[in-house]
Amino acid sequence: MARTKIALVGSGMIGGTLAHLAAMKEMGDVVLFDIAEGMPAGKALDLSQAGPVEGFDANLKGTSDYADIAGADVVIVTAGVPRKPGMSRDDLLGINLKVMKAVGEGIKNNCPDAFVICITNPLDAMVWALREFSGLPHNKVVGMAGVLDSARFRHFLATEFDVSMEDVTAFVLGGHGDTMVPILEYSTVAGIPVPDLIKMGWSTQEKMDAIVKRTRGGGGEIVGLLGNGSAYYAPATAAIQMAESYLKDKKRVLPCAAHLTGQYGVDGLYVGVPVVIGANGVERIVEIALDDEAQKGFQVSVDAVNELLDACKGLDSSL
Ligand code: TXD
Repeated sequence: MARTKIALVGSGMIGGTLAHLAAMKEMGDVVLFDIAEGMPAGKALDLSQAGPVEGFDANLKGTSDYADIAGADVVIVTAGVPRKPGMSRDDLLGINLKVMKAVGEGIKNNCPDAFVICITNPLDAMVWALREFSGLPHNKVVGMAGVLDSARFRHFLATEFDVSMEDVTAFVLGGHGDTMVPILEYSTVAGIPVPDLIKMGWSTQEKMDAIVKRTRGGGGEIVGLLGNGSAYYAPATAAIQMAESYLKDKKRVLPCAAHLTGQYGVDGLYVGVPVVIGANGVERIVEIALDDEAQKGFQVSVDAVNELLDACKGLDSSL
């Protein structure tokens, strides 16, 4: 039986971290692809030499040739240009749309049966474009943002409540970052919803509002601190969780940018919603009833995604 093959298209900060995590977890063999000559091979060699120390067996290969991703079971796409301080996610649109075209064709020609996780920003538009360019079924192409946004939210909540991160769950909907819609009623500590925790005196609504605001700006906070590039440890960890749910048919319920066909009143767009990921990719969309405020917040996300898609269609006539 051949080992699982994981292709990482884009071998920069997130791509390299993904390779490290995939190898450490012995998820399979790893192909690091990048247009930068030499760099993916350098990272693959460096990581391979961590193998004897850490005790993992995984073949790691660096390449700039799409033929090397042939037969990949999972493809994680980070190819593109990251955000610089002061630059909005949407500024990245033009450059990264062209990258998605090349990547989509590479996937279509070499591993059309793969489960594809897109990370490149602006996420909700890029995952849609990547699906269009690759022609893969919608359930096999998904975007990573919600797991990261909810992890940021969970981190802040766990710190505020002074409890283990493990016991905090968070429910988020909508677009990545700025337009994220956290649902406090469905965010819990060991099953106790946040509004109840406020009533119990564990925190205040004001503190929760501040945490929501900090979570929405979580990516920008890290961009500002790093000074060069954007977050990569947590984004890579989030995408690995999604890949594992697919490869192990775990059927985890995770917030992802998924293709909606009428759920939440949205048709034909990728927007962040909770989904079940198993061996068939996105197996189910979890649709809950939203109150007026959440519905309004969700609509802001949908409008933002629609605006980006219109811009994409203006930039590439094949879309
Ligand atoms: O939650 C989320 N979805 C995100 C998204 C969280 C954090 C960062 N997010 C976005 O991920 C970020 O805005 C970027 O669009 C991607 C990748 O971030 P990373 O920090 O890994 O960027 P790097 O280090 O610049 O790596 C990108 C690599 C780089 O090595 C380029 O040479 C390569 O992409 N690149 C390409 N590879 C293959 N093919 C093409 N065409 C190509 N163009 C650039």
